[in-house]
Amino acid sequence: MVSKLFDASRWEPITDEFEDLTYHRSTETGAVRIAFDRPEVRNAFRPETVDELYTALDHAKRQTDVGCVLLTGNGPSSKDGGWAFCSGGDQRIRGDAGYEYEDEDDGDTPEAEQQSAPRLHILEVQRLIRHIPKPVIAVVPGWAVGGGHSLHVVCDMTLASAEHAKFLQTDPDVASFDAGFGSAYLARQVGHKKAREVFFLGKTYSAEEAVEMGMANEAVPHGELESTAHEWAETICSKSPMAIRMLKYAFNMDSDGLVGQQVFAGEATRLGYMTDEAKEGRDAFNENRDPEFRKFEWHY
Ligand code: S0N
Repeated sequence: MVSKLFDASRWEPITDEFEDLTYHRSTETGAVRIAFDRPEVRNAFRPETVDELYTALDHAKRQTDVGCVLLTGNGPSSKDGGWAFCSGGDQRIRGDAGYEYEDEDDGDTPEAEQQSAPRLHILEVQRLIRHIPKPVIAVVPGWAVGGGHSLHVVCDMTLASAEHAKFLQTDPDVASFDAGFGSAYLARQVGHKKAREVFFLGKTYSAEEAVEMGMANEAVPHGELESTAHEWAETICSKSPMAIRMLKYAFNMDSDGLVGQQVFAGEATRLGYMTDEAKEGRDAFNENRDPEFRKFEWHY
């Protein structure tokens, strides 16, 4: 299923191979929409969901005509009409050492068995969201809870349904803890006292409160959530891809340490390769001569 908020006339499916997600591309802008599609469990993720999410994000990363990713949750749940972005790890399939794949096959080869070993790989998705060279916007139609809360924290921006979005950290209630971006990066967004309150008291925050705290950008009427997200994506896609990419990595750098510097530096190298100086270095080597760097200015 897709969301009741979803306007099918503005999107075309990229694949129908996913079981736990829907993945669409805008027919109007360079945006893609990735949506959790397990509304009956408030869009909780199991290992299969995380694998699909990684695959979709990696695909979006490689599309040179895609400039923005909208990450959201389909709904409402047909059980009770509730809305969710994502309620984190699916507690029903949590084993003793991680979340377990549901499609277990006793006749598996050792390699396949290793592949389906219990996983804790949502953090790989978080890193991909940080490193994908285009903005990822969390579009929150309902609950953002536990690992789902951490995902919205990691996204570049958060847009929330004024009526239905609710933000809640339950990690300590189920003895899990996101000790990386979900907590420490949240503290950079809302301050340390507030971030500690989010985890230690486990209060539920409305969309308006999330905006006030600085962990969401805007709350809009529920019916306008996806059209506003589409507008944001359109605005981003109209801007310079190079400038947006460099800015995203610049914003990331002070939280990402040497890895952040490396990612930013990789983009600086790409720009450097486009200069005449770099071409001279390459050509001189290939032509077996000394490079003529003296003709280039020492800019200041
Ligand atoms: C989301 C909540 C607040 C919604 O409450 P509401 O509206 O009253 O609905 P319910 O009746 O409670 O729920 C409707 C149905 O959905 C099922 N359900 C909801 N959430 C989950 C879930 N996470 N897993 C499985 N099922 C879920 C309900 O059971 C109910 O089903 P039925 O209709 O059959 O009764 C409320 O539901 C709630 O609090 N949910 C649990 C939220 C939670 O504790 N999530 C897990 C938190 N921890 C993580 O996410 C792990 C973080 C993580 O992944 C991680 C982080 C860092 C490093 C590694 C990891 C890692 O573990 O990989």
